[in-house]
Amino acid sequence: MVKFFACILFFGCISNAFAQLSFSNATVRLLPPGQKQTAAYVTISNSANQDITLAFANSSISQSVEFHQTMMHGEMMHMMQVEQLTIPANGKLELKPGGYHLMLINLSDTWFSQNTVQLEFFDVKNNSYKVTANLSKMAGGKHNHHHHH
Ligand SMILES: [Cu+2]
Repeated sequence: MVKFFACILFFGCISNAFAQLSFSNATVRLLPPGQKQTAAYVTISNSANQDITLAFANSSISQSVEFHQTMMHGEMMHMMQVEQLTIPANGKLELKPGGYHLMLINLSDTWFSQNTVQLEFFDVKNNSYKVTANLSKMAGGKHNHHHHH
């Protein structure tokens, strides 16, 4: 009983109790000051027996967050906005350079001086998932070089 009451005091607690998505390696790409948008990456695992579809996300450092997919047209790399991200039942979706990613649009003036970024995702049933991402200058840059060893 005590636990139940303590729980409802915290926003997001109830949906987290049923959370079947787990998020790992959440990273926001650190860019030099002056940029208005940047990309973020995260690996999302689904432990449920059904697909889970994310419909919306927001971040603590930007006005909005879009879901994007990187496509190659011959040598040209180009990004396309997608409405939703579906994480397959008992599977995972890896958001990574060159594939699906998040685009953080209209960054705050001080975004690059934060240590961490709070991301929040909402699925189509309006469950919310809170994720802490690290800000990191990622190796590789925009051209997505692959290093072969
Ligand atoms: Cu993008």
